[in-house]
Amino acid sequence: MLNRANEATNVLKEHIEKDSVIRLISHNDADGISAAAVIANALVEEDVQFHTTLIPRLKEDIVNQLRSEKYDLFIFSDMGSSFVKEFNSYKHDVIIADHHQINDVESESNVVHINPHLFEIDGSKDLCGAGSAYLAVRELDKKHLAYYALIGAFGDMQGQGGFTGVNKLILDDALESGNLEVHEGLKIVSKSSEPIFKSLAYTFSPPLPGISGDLDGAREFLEKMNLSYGIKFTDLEDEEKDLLKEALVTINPDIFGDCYTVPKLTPILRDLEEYSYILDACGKNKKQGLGLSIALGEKDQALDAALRLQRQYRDQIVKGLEWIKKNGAEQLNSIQYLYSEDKVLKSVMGTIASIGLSVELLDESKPVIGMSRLHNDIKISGRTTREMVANGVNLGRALQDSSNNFGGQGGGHDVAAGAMIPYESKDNFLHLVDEMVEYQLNND
Ligand SMILES: [Mn+2]
Repeated sequence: MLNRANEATNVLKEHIEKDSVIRLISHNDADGISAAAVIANALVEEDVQFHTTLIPRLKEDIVNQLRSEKYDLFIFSDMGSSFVKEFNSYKHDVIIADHHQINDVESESNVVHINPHLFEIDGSKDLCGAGSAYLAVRELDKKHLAYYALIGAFGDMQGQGGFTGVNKLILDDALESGNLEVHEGLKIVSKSSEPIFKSLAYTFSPPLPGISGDLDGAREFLEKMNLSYGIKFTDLEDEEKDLLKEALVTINPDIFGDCYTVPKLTPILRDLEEYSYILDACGKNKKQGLGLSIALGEKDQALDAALRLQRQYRDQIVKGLEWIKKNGAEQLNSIQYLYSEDKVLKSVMGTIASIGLSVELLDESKPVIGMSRLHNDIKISGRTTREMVANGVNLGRALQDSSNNFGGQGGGHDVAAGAMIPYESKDNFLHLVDEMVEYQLNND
């Protein structure tokens, strides 16, 4: 794997020496933005000209359109592994730094393909897109950029239980470079920028049932301990912090653990997990360019705009969770579903389905199918727990097969998947998914 990464570094070096102009294409989520940030920062340092685009999905028409662009080298990060065949016929050099599923097409000599799945490394846990991108530039003396790969890992939910596999190697690089620190602390968000009841209510990972997503619940929890809810966590006395820690640990022990910080960054970006949430809020609001400019070092204005987006996004999630708390989910035998035509709820449906399960607002023993109406179609976000997957549930397969049955499309992972179906097949679709999940549970 590291040898493959070195091949990419050598290609990059050649193009740096030739003064090539480079085209960088990356995914628009937190991991993809971090991947673009690693490479873009490295290219800036090497004085290379490049052009970056962040997109939600790489599609065949885009791949064919890029083919005619006049660049010397293309770099695809957090995407690209499913288009090796197309890149093989490019006249340009191509570097792919991805961690999604691969197919069995071999790369030609103009393509260097970095992907953990090629080396039997777990791409859902041990290396993210930003990590693959980092490996491509690592040997250009770029260990000081390793922390961006960790931000990407948090964005793809790889760092929350500690770093493993190649992520651990990258963590060691970041520590060795001297700009990362690890210390134990309370893993609640916005400690120095929001009143503490909001810090608690906006902490979704690790989940705090009764508090996460519940502003009133958070306020009551603090009042019971005689802590003033309106001040910031960083302004609490040490004894008060200890009291709070003890109470939170009884709700979820994972709330106290390793925090990864880069002290040289502006306070709001110092914690890498929080950094990933800010990039996530940018991507989810289709303002990925803002996220990238923050990661390229533009601070004041860009950061203010991103924080406004994050506040708005958090309010939407809280509104969605309140809606779930009030109305609950509709129950079928083996699944439950949420359906809305409300604009705000539709935009956070997948997120509130996940958080609703983790904070126990939704029954953990049934997969949840979130449905949002988009004109004549319905967008589906399916979520379940690792326990249900261990019991046989595979939502990716269930959503793929059942949506195909009604002329729609779907797929994804066993634990989280998506689909798009025609509106008129809503009820029949739900019953088919219900039957498929029941079958999966009975035939495991
Ligand atoms: Mn990714």
